[in-house]
Amino acid sequence: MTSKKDIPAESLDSKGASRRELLSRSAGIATVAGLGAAVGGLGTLSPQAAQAASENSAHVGPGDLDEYYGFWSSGQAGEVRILGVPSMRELVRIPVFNRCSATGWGQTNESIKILTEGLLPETKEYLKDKGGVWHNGDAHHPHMSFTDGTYDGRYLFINDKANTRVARIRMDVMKCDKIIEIPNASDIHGLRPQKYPRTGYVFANGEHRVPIPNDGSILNEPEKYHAIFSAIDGDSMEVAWQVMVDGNLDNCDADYQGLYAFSTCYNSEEGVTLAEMTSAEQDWAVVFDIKAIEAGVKKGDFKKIGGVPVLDGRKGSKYTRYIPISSSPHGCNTAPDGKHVVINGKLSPTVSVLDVRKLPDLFNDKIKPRDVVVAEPELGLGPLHTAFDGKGNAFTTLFLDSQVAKWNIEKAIRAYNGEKVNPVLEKIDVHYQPGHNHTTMGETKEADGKWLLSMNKFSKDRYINVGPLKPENEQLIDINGNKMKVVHDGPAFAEPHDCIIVRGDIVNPSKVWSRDDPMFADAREWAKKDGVSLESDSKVIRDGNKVRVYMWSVAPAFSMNDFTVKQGDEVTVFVTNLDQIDDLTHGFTLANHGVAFEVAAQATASATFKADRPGVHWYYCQWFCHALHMEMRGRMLVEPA
Ligand code: K7E
Ligand code: CUA
Repeated sequence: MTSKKDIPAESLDSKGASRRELLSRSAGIATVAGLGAAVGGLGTLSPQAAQAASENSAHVGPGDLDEYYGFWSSGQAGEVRILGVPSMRELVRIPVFNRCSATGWGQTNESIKILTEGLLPETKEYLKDKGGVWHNGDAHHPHMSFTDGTYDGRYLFINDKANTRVARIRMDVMKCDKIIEIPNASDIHGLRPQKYPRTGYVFANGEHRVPIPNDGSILNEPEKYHAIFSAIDGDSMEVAWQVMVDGNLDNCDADYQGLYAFSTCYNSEEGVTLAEMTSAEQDWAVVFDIKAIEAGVKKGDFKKIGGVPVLDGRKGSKYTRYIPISSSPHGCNTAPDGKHVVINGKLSPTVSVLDVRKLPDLFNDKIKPRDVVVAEPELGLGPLHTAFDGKGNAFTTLFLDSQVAKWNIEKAIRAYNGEKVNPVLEKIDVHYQPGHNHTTMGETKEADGKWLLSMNKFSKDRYINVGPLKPENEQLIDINGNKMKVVHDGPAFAEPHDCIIVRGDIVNPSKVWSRDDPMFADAREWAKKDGVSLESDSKVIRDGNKVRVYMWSVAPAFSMNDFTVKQGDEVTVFVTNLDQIDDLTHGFTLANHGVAFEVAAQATASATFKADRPGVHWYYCQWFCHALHMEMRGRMLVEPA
């Protein structure tokens, strides 16, 4: 190894290298510089530790790229995060249901449109004097669109439990482009896309039971509340149909044949207190017959409520079947073999394996609901979610035991049929209390069995103490070999319930925006009306007391050094970033006005605000873009009224 550290950093800068090459080179310098210490340190490691260090296959060196994209939910933080797997490096955050200071999500006109256009009329009314947008969300289940049983890289869908919404994220630009509020349902929890032939439908569970309509005419009469299962058209982002069910709805999944969807119910008692909700020994999984429901919609066998066809899928309906499952099942996971669905027991130490090939007979009443269950292995305490390796094995999180159990589906079936086999192959400790777990490509027919991620609700003592609010802990487990092995701890802020891990070649985001992107179609409309070119004009257009300011930017300058408005004007600033270089984002922050947004290369973004503070106000670029980034600024002069 020659002495890279002897090369002055500045000389690397001028070779026409891409940013990626530059970064990996400078990272290389850091590595080399740090190597002396690391080598010195290695000598002091025990033989076992040195051996372990060499086995750490999760190590992705500085500047090296990950093999997988991980899409993480963030629970009550309301966003989506992209991580590289197996390095577990957080790469970027996609604001969805939250307000984002860095990108201006929730403030730009472009994002406000997306955050508001899909709200129900009554919610729009409620938010009218509250700024018009929700600022929180509770995002649990991120799932990619499918074609023919595997991810297709078009969209990611995610639920908002807090405000009953479903959002769609474009995988070409990694921005949310649609958010809809689901009528009739309350608090969307489980969410899964149709796997076959394509997405198609996005299935979404309304978890909490409420009166329908929920207008105050029914209050403390829980027996009149209902839970609603929704099928959303993933292309149009409109609700295609809904099914009213008995009990509540927790998690869901779909089959690999495009015929059925499944949901777990933990509150068959239809109670409203903890004691009531957990009193029964048995709850159930509901199976939805997609073709029968579609035929029912065609025939008009529904009530139109809230503008949506609602079918009656309560017990006795031809659209559903209820399969009894021991108390309070939670996760619902279809295996990549296309045949089995695992219902996770939660309060029961078992998981129940359904065989989808038996469902036609169930719907024809040739067999009983419990006949669909083909295995029920006892795994340990608190089974919540199951992942698969595509080789016939399943990995189930045990919340109470703080373990992951690896078990074999075929062996579980044989054991259920009376054979003396133990389906549990191995258990591994995780730290602590795991919720979801995920394998690489594990929710598709292309499950590859390389990595398992355990998403643990508590980190406790795993990290230096950061005060009463501690991170959660995510652990990467090597499942390639015969033995599971935890290879990485990754702290995570609130609260990545769930993730998917997608092979890198499936996701192909753009490097810069396209100038005709629909995200800024409205800005183009305004510019056209005002006779302005977003790409070449710097203009202030006055329209009564509404003022539209058009400027563009090329590092390190805005095209406008200043603009003048009158106190009380409603000002809209449009900024178009004309830089074409990969990774050259600008921003527009207007000081002391609470205005700040990101403008990535070749994008246009805009924000509207009231100029009600006379005086001089600087606007500046807040995304570090150039050596003269500090100088990238201008003045808004506000004339007193
Ligand atoms: Cu188990 Cu909301 Cu997926 Cu959390 S749910 S763990
Ligand atoms: Cu442009 Cu910083």
